[in-house]
Amino acid sequence: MSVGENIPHDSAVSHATGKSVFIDDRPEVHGEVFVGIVTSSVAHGKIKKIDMKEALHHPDVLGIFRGRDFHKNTWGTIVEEQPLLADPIVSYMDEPILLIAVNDRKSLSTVRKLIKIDIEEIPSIFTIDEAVAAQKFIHAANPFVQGNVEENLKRSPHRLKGVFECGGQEHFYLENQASVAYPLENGQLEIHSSSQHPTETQHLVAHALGLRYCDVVSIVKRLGGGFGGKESQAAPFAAYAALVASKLRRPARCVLSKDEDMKITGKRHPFKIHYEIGFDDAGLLIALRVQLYSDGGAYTDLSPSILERAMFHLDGAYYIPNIEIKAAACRTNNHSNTAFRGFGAPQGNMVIESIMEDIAVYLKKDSFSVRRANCYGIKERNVTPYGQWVENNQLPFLFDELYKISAYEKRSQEIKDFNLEYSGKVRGISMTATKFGIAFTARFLNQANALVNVHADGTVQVSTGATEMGQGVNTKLAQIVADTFGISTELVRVMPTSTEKNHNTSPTAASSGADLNGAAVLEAATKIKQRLLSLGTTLSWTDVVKKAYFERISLGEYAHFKTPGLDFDKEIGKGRAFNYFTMGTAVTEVEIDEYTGQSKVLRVDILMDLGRSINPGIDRGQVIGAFAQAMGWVTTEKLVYDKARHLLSHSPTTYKIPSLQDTPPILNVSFIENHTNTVNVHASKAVGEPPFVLGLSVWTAIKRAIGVRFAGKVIPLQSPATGEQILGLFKKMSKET
Ligand code: MTE
Ligand code: QUE
Ligand code: MOS
Repeated sequence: MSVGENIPHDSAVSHATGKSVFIDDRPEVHGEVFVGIVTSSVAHGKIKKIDMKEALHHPDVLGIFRGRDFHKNTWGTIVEEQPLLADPIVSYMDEPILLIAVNDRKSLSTVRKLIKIDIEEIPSIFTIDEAVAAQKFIHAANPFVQGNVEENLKRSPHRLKGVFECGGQEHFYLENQASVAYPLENGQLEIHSSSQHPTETQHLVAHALGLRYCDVVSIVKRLGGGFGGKESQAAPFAAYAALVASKLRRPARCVLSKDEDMKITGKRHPFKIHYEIGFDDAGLLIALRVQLYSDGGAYTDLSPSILERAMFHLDGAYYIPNIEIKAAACRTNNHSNTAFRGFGAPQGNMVIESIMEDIAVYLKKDSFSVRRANCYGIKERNVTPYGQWVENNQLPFLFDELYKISAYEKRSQEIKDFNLEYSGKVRGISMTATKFGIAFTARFLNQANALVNVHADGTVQVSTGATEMGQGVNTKLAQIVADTFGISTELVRVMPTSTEKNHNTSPTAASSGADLNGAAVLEAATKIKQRLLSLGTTLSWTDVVKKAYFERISLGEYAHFKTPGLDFDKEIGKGRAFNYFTMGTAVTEVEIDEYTGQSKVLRVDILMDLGRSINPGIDRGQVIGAFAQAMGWVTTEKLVYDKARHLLSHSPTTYKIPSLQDTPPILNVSFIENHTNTVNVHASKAVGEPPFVLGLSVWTAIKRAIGVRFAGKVIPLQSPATGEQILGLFKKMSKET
């Protein structure tokens, strides 16, 4: 047993009692120094002169370092082009330029004032439109094409053309970017960091300092949240600590404040989307032409893969017989945007869900019927724009079942009645869906390795490349091992992630941490179990372990897993990109105050197919957390910059994430029973990112509610749907009608 049970999160008690150790909780060791960062005061320019004489005389300063102090000053997960420290060109506001090593972090603000950096400004590009006009692209993707778009658009009885933008999003993890580096003998280094990708940290530190991979050990105990923001972008901060540690031969700690973190690091990609859709009288899609532009910021980072995932998820839950998706990532003078829960899928999915709402309004139909009619079929109408079949399709069932259990029909009528009686408030309801592709689209990343050690007392230590960021992967791994051995999870410890035990690992990302590492752990544990079974089945666990030890039978195992059957071909844009799909539907009801533009979520109902969940309690937490995070993205989380491109919304007082008061008073989460996902460990399904996409129902419900007062008119809503935007739309559209 134990797989399928609601075992509490392995850090539940230590989190609640404040005993969990995060990077900056590590005790300061003898001789340790703190590393501060000095950043750019312009968005684009050339460094002419740096005057640090006075700062170097400050009694607390042990050294100041520049890009040229690295063995190699460039990094990048996909393209090695980003300077660790800008030298001599700065490409975005608040880009790191210098590192200051001090005895006490309190002296940093004084020391910073003593440094003068003279930068000659270069004209900047800040918006997607400016980048497109200047043809500044990080990456242009090979298009996805199916059928004949031109011809079928022409013959469509109805056509809608549109442009809309969705904004970025700050990760707002509670633990900011943080690393500590300890110098060891013979130039070796031990790095502890808050990173989703310990292997990349190891590799980058080695490259940056001219070390070999075997001379760097990178360790991650846990993260105080990552959400994609510590997938690629944790590594440079580890390199900063490592540089200082190796130059001064002292332990060095680099920990950002919230303000610094928000200004320096990348965010979710803003997108601008141009589309033209053709459909018939029933609202059935005939043809869609789309051009996606993302704002990649100053450097490549993960932008090409994120753009690709947006393309993969543009179809959402719907069959589109004729489609052409073109996409490009723009290069701008903004912070380099990066992975964020959903990895482009929410932005892509928003296109089709927005279109669904518009078609319904245009045809004066309820949007559920339009969505249901277009939903991928079981036996036909089930091929995606990239040629993969939608296997094991639960979508029609998820739509119909949620329609029933959320009392959609009855509530729609009540909402209609409510809206007829003028109260200064309007309500809207909308159901959206997700069909989230599980697998890294970069095929080589779909691998993992695991080490399982059974100790002589029968307790077990498990090590994998998975990092625990709150999502509960450690708990799931412990359950898989305990289940294999038929023991309690209390006998199993999941150890800190370390590159010395698990090497060449993939980031804990793409929602596949538990899938990939779980499969590897299962294989390793099963090998040990088979050896123990040969000693007889009547012994207790502790006795059989003891016996094995005295019989000199190995009680440790290592296993490697790779996902079979992935064959997507980037060149032609066709193939099996994903191992399977995690699916779900959500209905959201909102109320908008027409006088203030403020929106309130009144009720949410979510229905998901998570296969045979390894831990339904943890999965439930993931679903609610992801939904709430998405709700923030589409409503209040607006990134605001001034003309020079200073981020003005750089703290919790100016950047509004959902709080307890924003929690929907009614929030129902249920899972369907589905034991058929045999392609994944214990027939489970990945959960981390898919429910984020369901938060789009908040946005489409708002779109619907605004439309109540402007019957038949398509509402040009952008994201986030802030109160300000909603009020502006009411005013603008009232004038037009
Ligand atoms: N849940 C918590 N509590 N904290 C996080 O940082 N990250 C999300 C998701 N859930 C995150 C989270 C993201 S972006 C991903 S890709 C997955 O967890 C990664 O973990 P998994 O693959 O083990 O699900
Ligand atoms: C989903 C993801 C990632 C992805 C593709 C996905 C991801 C990631 C990469 C990636 C791509 C190319 C590289 C690399 C990483 O691709 O997180 O090192 O060279 O890092 O579909 O989440
Ligand atoms: Mo998650 S955005 O794949 O780290």
